[in-house]
Amino acid sequence: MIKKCLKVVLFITLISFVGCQKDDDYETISVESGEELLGGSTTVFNASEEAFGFAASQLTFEERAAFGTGNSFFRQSWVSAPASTTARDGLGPFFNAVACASCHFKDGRGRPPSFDGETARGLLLRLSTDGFASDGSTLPDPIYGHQLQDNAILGQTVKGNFTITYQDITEYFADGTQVVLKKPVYNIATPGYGNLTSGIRISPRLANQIIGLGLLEALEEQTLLNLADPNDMDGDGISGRPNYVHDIAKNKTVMGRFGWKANQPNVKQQVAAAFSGDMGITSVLFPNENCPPGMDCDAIPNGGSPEITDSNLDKVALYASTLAVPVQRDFKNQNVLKGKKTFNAIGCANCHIPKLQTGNTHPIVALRNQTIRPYTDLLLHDMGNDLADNAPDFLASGTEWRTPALWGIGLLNTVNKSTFLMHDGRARSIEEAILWHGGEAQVSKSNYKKLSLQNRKDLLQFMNTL
Ligand code: HEC
Ligand code: HEC
Ligand SMILES: [Ca+2]
Ligand SMILES: [Ca+2]
Repeated sequence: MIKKCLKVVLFITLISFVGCQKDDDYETISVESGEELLGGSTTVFNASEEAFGFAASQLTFEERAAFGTGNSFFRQSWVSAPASTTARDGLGPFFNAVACASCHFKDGRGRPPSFDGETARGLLLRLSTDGFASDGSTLPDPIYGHQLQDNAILGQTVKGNFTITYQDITEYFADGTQVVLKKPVYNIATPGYGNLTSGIRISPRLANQIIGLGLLEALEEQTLLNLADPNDMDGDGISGRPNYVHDIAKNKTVMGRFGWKANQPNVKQQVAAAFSGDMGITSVLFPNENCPPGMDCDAIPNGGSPEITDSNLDKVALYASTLAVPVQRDFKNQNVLKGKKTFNAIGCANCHIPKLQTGNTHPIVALRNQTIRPYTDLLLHDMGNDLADNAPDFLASGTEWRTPALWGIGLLNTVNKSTFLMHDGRARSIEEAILWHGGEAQVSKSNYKKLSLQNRKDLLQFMNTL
């Protein structure tokens, strides 16, 4: 017996000795089984330009049918009332785009306008003034409301347009490399209904890819609370905290998960808010049109009250909840694995949490009990002054943003032919996105700038497999 043990000990020592001999660069990094299934068993095996458009597998027959209907409401253009297509009329009077898919092209991401006055491709401006309403939301501009719609139906004056100017910020790496970032400054031009209120706060928001959202909704609240560390008790410089927002259907305050400031509690309300704010389509959750005071909105033909039925709204919400997450590519490539190791080592994974488990109560059974790799904690983090919009949103301050999920990020260029990252698309590449990190993420950004060129390449190669 003793002899046998000794043999084992000897064997182990030998292995660890050989291990020590290896240069770190040649170390083999192992892959966890199922690691590439970013969306658990709902993952789709497709990396084409259609990659974001598939339904999660294992939906029921009824759910698949609803997904199909939701898909058509998402893609097709809405028209102003009255119209022969009564299921899709009621656009406006004020709107940013005529279809969800105009901003979330192929269920993916928008981009900033490429010239002044270009119609919306997915970047819009939220508006707010000092103070909060009784439900905890910020107060709107008294004339223009919560959002600048840069489009109007025929016969109505447009609320206004915006222009962007850019300031250069140069970042220097330890090895001498320089990268010039473009910081956008937003100006509202030609306001159609008089001046905006003085001190108006502008929060630019870019349309993000809408894959895997039901999985994020299916995470238990406690799972996210366990990641929160509002007073940074563990002293790592990171103090994520949840947003708490108004759930209209429940008429109570709940944890926020969706939107760049976690300002929406669930997919359905996010979708209804998009119908209302982005397209001027009323619903049970948002029954009123967005009209400047004094304008007789009732005199403008509408598409019914509400303009989208609750049953159709549910179908679009189901659609937006069950778009599948594509599988990770090249996940066994050693450079990719080294990049993953660096991602963890320099602190990226402290906010972009690699692995989470969904709960067992989501109404869509396929989304329950899934091991997912979203690379987010859905919490708010202070990201520093350069990224700040100075516009609070419920509990989120003017410098706080929600950690976005990173799944799908390596496919944006395939699906949308561009990679515009961060809340307003200011970063034109993954490296630029990293360089925009500040505040709680300052340390991991500084760590990145100290990496060798090869280690940076590996990290970016890893990001591109997500
Ligand atoms: C004018 C452009 C535009 C249109 C049209 C639009 N969206 Fe969006 N969408 C956005 C922006 C911008 C955000 C980020 C909002 C925020 O941060 O509050 C967003 C966010 C979302 C999200 C949340 C994503 C996340 O990760 O948190 C969902 C879901 C969504 N949109 C669905 C829809 C649906 C469904 C429609 C059609 C009813 C639609 N959108 C129409 C611009 C648009
Ligand atoms: C303190 C938390 C935190 C840390 C640490 C952190 N991030 Fe982020 N990350 C965020 C937040 C919050 C955003 C969104 C900021 C915004 O939209 O303005 C973000 C955005 C991103 C984006 C753009 C995502 C998109 O959808 O546009 C990428 C890519 C990214 N992070 C990668 C990294 C990498 C790589 C590291 C390590 C070097 C890192 N992050 C470290 C919180 C963090
Ligand atoms: Ca309408
Ligand atoms: Ca901490």
